[in-house]
Amino acid sequence: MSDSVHKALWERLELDVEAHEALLAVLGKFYGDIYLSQEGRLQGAEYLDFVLSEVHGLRIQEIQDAKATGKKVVGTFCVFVPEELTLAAGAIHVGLCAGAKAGSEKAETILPRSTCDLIKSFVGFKLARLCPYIESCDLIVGETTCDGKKKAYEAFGASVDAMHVLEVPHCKMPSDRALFRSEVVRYKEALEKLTGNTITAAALHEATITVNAKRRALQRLARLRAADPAPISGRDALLVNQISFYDDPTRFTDKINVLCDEIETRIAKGEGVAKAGTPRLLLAGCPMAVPNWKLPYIVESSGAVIVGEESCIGERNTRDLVDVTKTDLDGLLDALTDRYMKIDCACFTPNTERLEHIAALARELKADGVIHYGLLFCQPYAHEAFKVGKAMTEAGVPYLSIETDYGMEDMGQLKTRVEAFVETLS
Ligand code: BJ8
Repeated sequence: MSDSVHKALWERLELDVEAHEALLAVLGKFYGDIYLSQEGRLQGAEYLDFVLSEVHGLRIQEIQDAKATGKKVVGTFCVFVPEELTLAAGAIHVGLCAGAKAGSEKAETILPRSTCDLIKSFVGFKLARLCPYIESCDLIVGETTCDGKKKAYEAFGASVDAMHVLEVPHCKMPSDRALFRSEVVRYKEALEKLTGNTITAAALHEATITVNAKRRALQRLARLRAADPAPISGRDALLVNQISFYDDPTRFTDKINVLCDEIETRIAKGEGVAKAGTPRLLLAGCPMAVPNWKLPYIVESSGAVIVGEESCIGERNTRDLVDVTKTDLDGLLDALTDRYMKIDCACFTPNTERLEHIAALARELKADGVIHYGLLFCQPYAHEAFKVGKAMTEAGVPYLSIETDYGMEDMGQLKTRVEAFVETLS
């Protein structure tokens, strides 16, 4: 799309066009430095570059075209919101989490300063009119996971037309499962009201197969990363997971399966993005939304390669599929509930399965160490960082815990810590 077409599109969405263009200019430079400078990238990475270059252009146009035919757009901030239901209602499902500081000052006019940057970022993007996805949404769905998000939706909700907050329980007892099952039904009803479409068993079954296929492609990619030399950089694999929240699910699945075919060929030839024996690290913790690439860049420019992401923009969102053997509506809603209640978010107590998952993932991916990534002011993951450290010590896996935000001020300090950690693994 040409610059003038882009601009007209953003004007129609009532973005702050000047501030938005300044943001895209910074992002373009950032992307060039962090992504395009990599050596030995896969040919399939062209898809990633293209989607990223048009993430506020062609994809938004596509969404607007769909809206013109009557489709509705639903925006979410958490992997607890079942995409299967959104698709079954004939709507488009997009992730709205943001990974940049832009807009944070505005966010701090309605949120406490001691709020994590993930929350400040999406609130700031709305208040500063920087996100074409938020402005395209007909319904925004929040959820009661951490206290920061739960309370932020009250303030955020005042600036959007329609908001639905899904109650996510914090324990996994039978009564919690029953509560979440009723919330799945309440979300289904909200979608039916929004779209005017009834969610039938057949539509939900088909949508579930679509989302399972997307998760299966991401699982395939994750398992291929066990190869040494690492066939794909952590940065590119993270980008694949980030794009899974924006692109059309069927197109995305096809592209990622083609990328995996190429990776298999690369593995068969013994080729990779780093030499065999390069220290391999698993990142665990808070999700990294676009364009939060700071830590992956630091790690991969410090002599290590990232082989997995234990986060919601990674393994936590792709590990489990929905059972599609039941084809009646109640059976499918049960299967959805069961799948989503397996998510091991740090907002749950107890959450011991997360520790087991991290240890198993580190083993499967032959990781030499684990870096826990927590966003400053994120209580749930800060608490679990201690437990993960203990579990890794018991499993004999070297461990480093990092707490940071979206700012660049601590780049030098983080690099020193990561380099020292990598040094101990070599
Ligand atoms: S299921 S991880 S996407 S809630 S970083 S906002 S936890 S204070 S993002 Fe998450 Fe859903 Fe859980 Fe996943 Fe709060 Fe922490 Fe901020 Fe966080």
